[in-house]
Amino acid sequence: MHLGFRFESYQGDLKMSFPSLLLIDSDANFEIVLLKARQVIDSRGNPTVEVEVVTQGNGVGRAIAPAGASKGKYEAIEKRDSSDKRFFGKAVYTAVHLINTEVADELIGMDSRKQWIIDRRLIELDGTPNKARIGANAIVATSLAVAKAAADTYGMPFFWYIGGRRARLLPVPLMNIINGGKHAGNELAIQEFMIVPAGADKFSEALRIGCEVYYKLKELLKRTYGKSAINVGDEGGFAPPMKNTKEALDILLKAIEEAGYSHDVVALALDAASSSFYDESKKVYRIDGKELSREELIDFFRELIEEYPIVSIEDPLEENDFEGFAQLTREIGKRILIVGDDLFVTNKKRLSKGIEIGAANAILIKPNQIGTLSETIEVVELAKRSDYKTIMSHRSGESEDSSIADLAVGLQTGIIKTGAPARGERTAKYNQLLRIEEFLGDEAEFLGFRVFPSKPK
Ligand code: 2PG
Ligand code: MG
Repeated sequence: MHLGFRFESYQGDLKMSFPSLLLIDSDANFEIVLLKARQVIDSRGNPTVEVEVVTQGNGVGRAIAPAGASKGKYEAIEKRDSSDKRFFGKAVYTAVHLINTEVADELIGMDSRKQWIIDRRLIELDGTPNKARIGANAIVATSLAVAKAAADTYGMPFFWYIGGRRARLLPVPLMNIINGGKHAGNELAIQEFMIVPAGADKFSEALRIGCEVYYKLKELLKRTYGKSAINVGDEGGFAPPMKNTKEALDILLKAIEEAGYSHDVVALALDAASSSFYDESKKVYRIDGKELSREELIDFFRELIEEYPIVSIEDPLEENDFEGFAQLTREIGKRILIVGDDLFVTNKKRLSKGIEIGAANAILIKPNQIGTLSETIEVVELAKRSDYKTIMSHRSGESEDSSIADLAVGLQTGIIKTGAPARGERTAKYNQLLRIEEFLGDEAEFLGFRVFPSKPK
């Protein structure tokens, strides 16, 4: 079974020159012969970069850069044509042009398997500390497309190319089914209210359970708040006209119960994305109609984990507060995951600092926050060596690109966050995971609650 894709248009001449698969181990086959970028659009209608790479052995790789809305201050730079009137300053024509000229000139002729060398070349070519010249959006699409082309040249599924035969762990999905914060037009301060169907014994069962809870939530929201409450936010979760954190958590518990499950099967997780409701000048967090100090917010999270079966909280505090993160991790890190997203931005230096002071016990992994596949892999490895859990993640602006599904299995992250079971850009990832599970058959593993510090009470 082939989990990649092939582009008919590229198969003509090159295929003719390499009619025999016996040649696939020849080094020459892995040589990059074509690298092409173009502007496409993402799930918010914003322009983004797509890159295609073809190898001499007719391997094809394609990747599309995602984009965040609640971006961390310390992420690598997303390059946009801000002074161009087209797409009101959001176009990526310059980044695309740089890939099609400078980057293509440099990478064509290189061995697509030499990911570290290629990524290093991309970083040097960019020449800035945060990938501002070429753009992390252009670089990440290039880096991933190269890896996928190499995998395809071997005729291998991408997850297998990344992780080899050890890659057989399917991730627990964190499914964001109520959207707030910057992802929705409601008044919820917390950005993501997720269900965690970790009591399932395999990924496909977890997905089924997650879908069933999603249907029940839809019915409940309609009954309680009227038809407009079932409009969805950027990540496919509902965006009901709620004001309060507990209101959202209560209705999630009800939906879980109405779907016929207990907390032993479906738990909860939050992404507070606290930087988005932090008032830097007053040093307060604006949440649930109140202004909370850092200590009061920490108390609030402590209260929440007593009252609700929460197994993970991402970005509980703003992105500079390493100390606050460390305090929370000391206090409740034995029970739940404290996840750094905007805090770590998939950056080795920031993660190292976090590890030193115990600022969290888990990290969100977003390849576009750092810009290349090899740097992403290095961060995952550092996290694992330091006993940090890893969560592969989408962005709120996504596309049909499902690379993160393969990366989650290939890098054995154990957990994935990729939205609600709705909207094609989210289901693309879930559906790829279903294909991978089927491909692995009896060899597939699923750890369920064992990937979390404890099972909720
Ligand atoms: C997050 C992400 C993805 P965004 O904060 O974790 O859910 O949101 O892509 O908008 O940064
Ligand atoms: Mg986040």
